[in-house]
Amino acid sequence: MYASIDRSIMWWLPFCFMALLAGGATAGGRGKDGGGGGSERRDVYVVYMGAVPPRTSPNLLQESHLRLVGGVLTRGQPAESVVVQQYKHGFSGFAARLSKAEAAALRRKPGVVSVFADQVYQLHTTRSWDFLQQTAVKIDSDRRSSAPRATKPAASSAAAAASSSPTAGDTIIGLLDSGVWPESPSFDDAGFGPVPAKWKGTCMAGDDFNSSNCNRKLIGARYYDLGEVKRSRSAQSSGSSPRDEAGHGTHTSSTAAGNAVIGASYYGLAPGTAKGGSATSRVAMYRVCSEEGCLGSAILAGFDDAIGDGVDVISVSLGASPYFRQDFSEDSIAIGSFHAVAKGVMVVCSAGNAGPDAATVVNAAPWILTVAASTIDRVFESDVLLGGNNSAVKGGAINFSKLDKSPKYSLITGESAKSSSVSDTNSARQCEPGTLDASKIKGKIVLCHHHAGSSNKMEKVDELKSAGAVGSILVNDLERAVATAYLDFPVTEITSAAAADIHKYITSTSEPVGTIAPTITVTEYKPAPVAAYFSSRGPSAQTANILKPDVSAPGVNILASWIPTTTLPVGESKPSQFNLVSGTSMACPHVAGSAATVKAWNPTWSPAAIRSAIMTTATQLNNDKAPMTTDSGSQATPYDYGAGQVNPTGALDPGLVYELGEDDYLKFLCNYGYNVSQIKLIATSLPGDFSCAGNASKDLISDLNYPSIAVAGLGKAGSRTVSRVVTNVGAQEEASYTVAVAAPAGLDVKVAPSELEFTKSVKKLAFQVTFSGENAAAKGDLSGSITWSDGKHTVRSPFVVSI
Ligand SMILES: *[C@@H]1O[C@H](CO)[C@@H](O)[C@H](O)[C@H]1NC(C)=O
Ligand SMILES: *[C@@H]1O[C@H](CO)[C@@H](O)[C@H](O)[C@H]1NC(C)=O
Ligand SMILES: *[C@@H]1O[C@H](CO)[C@@H](O)[C@H](O)[C@H]1NC(C)=O
Ligand SMILES: *[C@@H]1O[C@H](CO)[C@@H](O)[C@H](O)[C@H]1NC(C)=O
Ligand SMILES: CC(=O)N[C@H]1CO[C@H](CO)[C@@H](O)[C@@H]1O
Repeated sequence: MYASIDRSIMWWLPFCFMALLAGGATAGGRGKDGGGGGSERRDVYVVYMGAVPPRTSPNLLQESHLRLVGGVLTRGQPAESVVVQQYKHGFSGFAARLSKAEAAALRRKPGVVSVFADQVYQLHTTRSWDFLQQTAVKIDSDRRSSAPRATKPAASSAAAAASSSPTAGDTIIGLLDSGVWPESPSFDDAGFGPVPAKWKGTCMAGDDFNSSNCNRKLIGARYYDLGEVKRSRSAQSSGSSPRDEAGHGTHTSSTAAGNAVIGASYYGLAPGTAKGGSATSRVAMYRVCSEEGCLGSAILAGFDDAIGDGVDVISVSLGASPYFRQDFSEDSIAIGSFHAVAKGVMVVCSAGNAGPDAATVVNAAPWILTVAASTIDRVFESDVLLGGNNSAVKGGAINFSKLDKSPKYSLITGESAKSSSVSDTNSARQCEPGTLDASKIKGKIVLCHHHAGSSNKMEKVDELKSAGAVGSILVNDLERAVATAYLDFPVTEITSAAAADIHKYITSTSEPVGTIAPTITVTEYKPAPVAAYFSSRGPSAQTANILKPDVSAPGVNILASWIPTTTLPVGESKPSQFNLVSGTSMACPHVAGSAATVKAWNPTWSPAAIRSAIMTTATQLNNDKAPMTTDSGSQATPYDYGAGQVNPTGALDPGLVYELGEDDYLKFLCNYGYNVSQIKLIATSLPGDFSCAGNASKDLISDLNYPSIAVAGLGKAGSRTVSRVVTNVGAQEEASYTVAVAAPAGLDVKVAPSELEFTKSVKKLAFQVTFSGENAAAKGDLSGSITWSDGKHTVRSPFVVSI
């Protein structure tokens, strides 16, 4: 019934880490159990006990947890030695290293709602973990001391910006991530007023981190026991500190709320001002991840503390594998975020990087704002110049090596360089490691066809480099938009169409030559935004009656703060303070920043109202004034980008919002098919008389007052009616809205009434939308939108109806 930790890992872990983690998990008894377990296998289990009982102090709760564990430990070891996390603010429970028998015993104890095996979650940077690896970190004490710790590039005056909204500087964004590099100029506190009075958090001291690393910008930092996942490839990684050893958390937190830093760039590329979505907000870091992954027990603790500490928005750029198909009741992110939202704390999560396959979106609970990734109008161009007529072939990538600008290097294709001991030409064409003859590629630029599913491109490039090649051209249609940094070897990535030109040239001459031109930053690139290939897609595997993802935001080649790394480009002596990274991880904090700004302007708004404002004001056109597309050129659908690309300014004044509260989410769980005992696995405190309506059904999920509409099937009647209620939050109490429908061919969409009149006393109005299949020919997932407008505000809801 309960997945063991190694099974959950198998589903998603990049293979390079799998061996390491499987090893860690089998030796599950290592770590903090003090050796009391002998040879008995012990894994971390989350023991979840629901809401904090009324009038119970955290200390009392903690003692009762320890007594509970103590009662089941078979070998008489102290309870403190097996408990790794305690949950006592947002909800009650703990995580502990237990044997199977002890876990089973706890499951039967009164007050214990559920006991489940700890899960490993992954950070949502690009799934070609190549990038992370290339910029990977081996922090050693040497480099730390030489790292540019206290250098302070010009941070703009946050105080000036904060004055734009009365409460802007009081908004706190908490991030569950890999830690933070506090010396980054993004977290300089010049111009910030005192820490908001509502803040109850702390700045935990740990390895190379103490309370003086927090300030009026980075107001809090905590870290959690990461058990097996913290055992890093680099043995120095301790995990016992809020200090970021992966770069990810520094990047996401500076994207959410970093100061504007003038003169930022990645070694001269993408020069400009790096600035967080809400530069006036304060940052609190909850370190629940190391480079290798994140632990569910730590994630729950992060949520619990963030709720208790008083953050306004929680940003979570990580998730489980989409292939694990985890249910809400055993998902730390779903459970933790439920409690946060019930307490009025907004939760924004990344959708995952498992696209473009359908039904890969994760973090899809309806109380979460789920964020997909799209491109920005900036690309990194690194062209190939061919000999002969000196024609150029467009390529993209980031290289920092030094090739001559004139095309003088011999060009050879992978298949022509095939080793005689290899029979498979196709593998050689793809430059698979071990298939090429080193003597044929020495001193040359090698053209390789690369596609998803073949080996890691960094492995290929490394092998070419060690065989003495001078550069490589990778044919890579899908991943080309995501600029990969090849720090010490010239590489560029081109399309198949461009490759055809090079092949033509190579076959037209006896001595083909070329070179790879320096990388240049191209801005105002069109079209943008485009839905990123890697961004996880809808429909949600849990229920197609909620449309997910919710919105998209920039997540490709995002420049933000980073930790100092050891891998430096040729000729550079100092690590860049910024890095270009891609993933829905990068999209999520953009929206968290936007949500914090909406909250600053509207301090009383619920998480649902803020989400509604962000979704109904999103945009669907690109900078060519055409509908947004995907990487493959087809028109983007709500499964790619939800309601569209976030529009931070529009979200401040949405006109109408779709409200939702805890009751609605409980009703959702009833309709989802949970009974009361299952709902207790997730919810805070249920009213004593709580029960699910007898007519609860999956179809009724479509009636959840969500800012988008999804209908998983029209049923026998060929028609479905769903209800919604909108609340007027505009400055005008007297407002008159009319509806416009954009319906796809084959679907009839009627909205009744088609006009809504709000007055001083009428703030909420209901309407119904009826979808009818027009003809038998219409099939598949049909999408469109309904938009309410009063001439000033446009309140748009996308819909998807499956026929
Ligand atoms: C924190 O660490 C720094 C540098 O290691 C040290 O100078 C400072 O005194 C420490 N502060 C506290 C409060 O321990
Ligand atoms: C230059 O050479 C390339 C490759 O052989 C060819 O595709 C292109 O048409 C040539 N351009 C001109 C102007 O001759
Ligand atoms: C609730 O559902 C679960 C799983 O289907 C089942 O094991 C349990 O007995 C049910 N509880 C009640 C009270 O119906
Ligand atoms: C379902 O039942 C509840 C009461 O238990 C009722 O209020 C509601 O209207 C019903 N919904 C439908 C769609 O029949
Ligand atoms: C950032 C950048 O452009 N780096 C280098 C890429 O490679 C060329 C030569 O091939 C160099 O001139 C660039 O400096």
